[in-house]
Amino acid sequence: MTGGRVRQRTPGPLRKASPLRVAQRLRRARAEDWDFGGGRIFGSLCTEPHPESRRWLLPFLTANLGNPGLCPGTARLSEELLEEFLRLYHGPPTGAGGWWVSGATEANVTALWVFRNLTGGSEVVLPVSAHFSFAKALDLLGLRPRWVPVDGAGRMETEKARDRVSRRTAALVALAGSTELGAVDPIEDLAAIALRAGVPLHVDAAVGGFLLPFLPARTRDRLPFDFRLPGVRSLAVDPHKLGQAPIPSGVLLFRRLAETASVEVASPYLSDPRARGLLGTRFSATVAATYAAVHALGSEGYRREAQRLRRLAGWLVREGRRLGLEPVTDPVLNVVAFHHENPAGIQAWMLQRGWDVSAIERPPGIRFVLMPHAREGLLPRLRDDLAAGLRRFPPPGAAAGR
Ligand code: 0PR
Repeated sequence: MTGGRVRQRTPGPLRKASPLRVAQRLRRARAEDWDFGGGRIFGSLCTEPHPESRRWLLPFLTANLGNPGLCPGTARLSEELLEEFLRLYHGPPTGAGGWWVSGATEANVTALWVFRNLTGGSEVVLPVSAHFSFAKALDLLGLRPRWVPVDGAGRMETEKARDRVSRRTAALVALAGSTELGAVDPIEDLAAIALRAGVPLHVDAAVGGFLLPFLPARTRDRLPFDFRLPGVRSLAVDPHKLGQAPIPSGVLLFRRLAETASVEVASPYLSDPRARGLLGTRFSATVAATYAAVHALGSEGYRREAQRLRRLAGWLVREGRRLGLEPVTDPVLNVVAFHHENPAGIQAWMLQRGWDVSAIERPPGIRFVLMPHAREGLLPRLRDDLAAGLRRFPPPGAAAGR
């Protein structure tokens, strides 16, 4: 995409410019970008990378796990960290494994690719709340969706999922944190259905993967989502979201790595005779950067941050209520959504005041994602600008009283 403007284009060579001119241009471009550090982005699931992770990007700049023989050190580091993730997500003692991907889009496409080949199925049973990466996967892989409705809290309806699973099913998909609401599907029940039907369950934990394991035990035990459940065959997690790693950092894990043999190809001119997955050459400096972020924080650091984000989410729910907004659900994760009939109006209003918030469609509403860059001190200003916006675009049911 090169923008909407129609411009006369004449063929020509690539211009050379002085380092000074280049630097000026790059600084100007970057100054136009939003900065997570400003604490005004509430519409993204990405965040400022942990400071310890940033400095490892340049030293690992040329690392390429598409050709691991040339970076055996990075390859070993990658295996070491994948092993730690398998421990965190209750991978079985033998046979489990996975690989790095660019993010949950690639993870979701790859998981469905693996399970289509493994089962020969032609349909995928997935909730209507699934991220649009699944629409891409279905189209690319020639698979048909069997959409499952969600309840008022945005969670997949178990009975309806059961009805749609059949001999044609290549995979059942569940979300450990939906994009719009942060809703966690009833994965324990879905895993049991999958197991009984002999269908693989793929869990997209892009949103919840770095939150759910770090919630207080009472909440955590109520929301199992990982390989602890025998029906779960694959798991997508995104260190580049709440893992506080730089982009692109995603991980795809399988209960039985041997099941992924069909997405391996012969790669005779590379250092490794077999290559697995979708990408060839891949940016792998983020493996090192993820290693740095994960070990700077450890479970204890992620736990503290999870607690803080949930506290901020709770504050926002209470303040929203006081402004006449109705939360769509009581959030379990870091996503707060309020019903609103004109989310685009509020979104534009907030944007004019320098805030990035999202409009959601299902149901229509405004959404705030509390991420590590959220600054507690700025939240009252967010609330005040929201209050002014709501006077202009009143929430449902509030207009009569005003
Ligand atoms: N699965 C879920 C549940 C997701 O939320 C996302 C991304 C993905 C998969 C895909 O991950 P990658 O983009 O890393 O491949 N979620 C949002 C997205 O569509 C993040 C988001 C959402 C950003 C709303 C901005 C926004 O306004 O990029």
